[in-house]
Amino acid sequence: MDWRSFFYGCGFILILFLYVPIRVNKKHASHHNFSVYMERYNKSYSNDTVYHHRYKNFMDASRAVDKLNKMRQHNSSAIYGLSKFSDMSKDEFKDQYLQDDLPQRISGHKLNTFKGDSSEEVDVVRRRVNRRRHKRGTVTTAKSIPLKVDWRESGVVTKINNQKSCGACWAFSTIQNMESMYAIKYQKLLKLSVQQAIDCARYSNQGCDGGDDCTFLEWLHDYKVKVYSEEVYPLHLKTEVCKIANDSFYVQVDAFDCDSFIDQEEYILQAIATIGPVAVAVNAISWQYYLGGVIQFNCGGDFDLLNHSVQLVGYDLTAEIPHYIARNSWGEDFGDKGYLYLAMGDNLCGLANEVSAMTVL
Ligand SMILES: *[C@@H]1O[C@H](CO)[C@@H](O)[C@H](O)[C@H]1NC(C)=O
Ligand SMILES: *[C@@H]1O[C@H](CO)[C@@H](O)[C@H](O)[C@H]1NC(C)=O
Ligand SMILES: *[C@@H]1O[C@H](CO)[C@@H](O)[C@H](O)[C@H]1NC(C)=O
Ligand SMILES: *[C@@H]1O[C@H](CO)[C@@H](O)[C@H](O)[C@H]1NC(C)=O
Ligand SMILES: *[C@@H]1O[C@H](CO)[C@@H](O)[C@H](O)[C@H]1NC(C)=O
Ligand SMILES: CC(=O)N[C@H]1CO[C@H](CO)[C@@H](O)[C@@H]1O
Repeated sequence: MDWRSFFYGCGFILILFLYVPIRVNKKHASHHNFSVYMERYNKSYSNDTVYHHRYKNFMDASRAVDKLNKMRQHNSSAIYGLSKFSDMSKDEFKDQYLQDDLPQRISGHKLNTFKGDSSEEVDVVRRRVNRRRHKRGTVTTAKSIPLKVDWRESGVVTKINNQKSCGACWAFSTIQNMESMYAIKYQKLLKLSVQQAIDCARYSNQGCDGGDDCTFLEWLHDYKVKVYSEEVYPLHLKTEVCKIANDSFYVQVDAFDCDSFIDQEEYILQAIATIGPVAVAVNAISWQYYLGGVIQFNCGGDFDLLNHSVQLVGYDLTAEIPHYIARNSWGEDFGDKGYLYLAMGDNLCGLANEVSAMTVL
């Protein structure tokens, strides 16, 4: 044995001795981190099998988070970290919180539909829609609209909802819009019934098993559906039998507009500024670990990736990273008190694929 192989041999054994304790310590540290996580998010697991399964997901999440955070460019860029969803696998998250057949549901109807009767209110929406159609690509609307809109400041946005594992994002985002449009028109902010939508909406909508903003609006419009208050028709987060409420208070859709605004996001801004909040279909897969900041990357915009729906309640063109203010329905403990921020101009997370706005009677 020459000195060289002796050296390498010893070195190897030495490394082995060092490596094992490092691994054990690391393992210990990560179990420690997991127990801190469990405490913080009030998690408990019924047995060792479940614990180890959750622990593995947690470790996968920690790695995914590190990768996502490497893309940060500004201090206002999105930051990812451990969230209440970090002990779930990606597939589990998708199954419980996202809706994987949304693209098929959307393909079932035509985008760029406009429906309304001929009240004054409708004419306003129609004129806006027509103006967009005719001057496609030639208008820079940003000059004529405010640099910053936040409908929350006008008191027309209700408290953050939590859909839990009921896949009715389509009902939440659209009913939230209806609440906002009613509040803008009548200066009265009320919670409207999402459960009614879950139980009753037809066309491609199937309660907690999924649906689509635009076919829901179409159904509301076609059948002149009376949407009741949440008080009268409370939220149960499971699909139940459609009930007829006996109440003199209800809200009806007047007109609505469903558009694809890819490469034309100025029209989304215009709709938010001049009509009110809008609902958008999105790909929310990377939101599992979102904690705050503006999402700019890792959120593909392809139509086929759409699996969730949220409400855009404002935008900010003055920010370091110009962005939309998106209101999610995953509870106040998601993201920034239930909200998240999506960069403008790139069809980020697919937000420009299906944009819907409405007015109410
Ligand atoms: C445990 O958490 C600390 C701080 O939160 C972090 O620096 C460390 O890398 C984590 N350890 C492991 C093994 O995940
Ligand atoms: C923690 O979880 C337990 C059992 O699920 C529940 O009873 C308790 O209210 C929770 N506490 C908090 C602070 O969320
Ligand atoms: C552990 O708990 C899970 C869920 O409660 C159960 O499905 C599984 O059978 C349990 N496994 C053992 C080994 O007890
Ligand atoms: C981000 O950086 C700017 C200046 O570079 C600073 O004014 C601001 O306070 C920072 N924001 C945060 C959240 O750290
Ligand atoms: C609906 O409510 C009104 C007033 O509360 C009552 O007079 C009426 O009988 C009710 N109708 C039905 C079908 O329950
Ligand atoms: C990014 C991602 O995983 N999106 C999923 C959303 O749902 C579609 C439709 O099933 C899936 O194909 C995507 O993988």
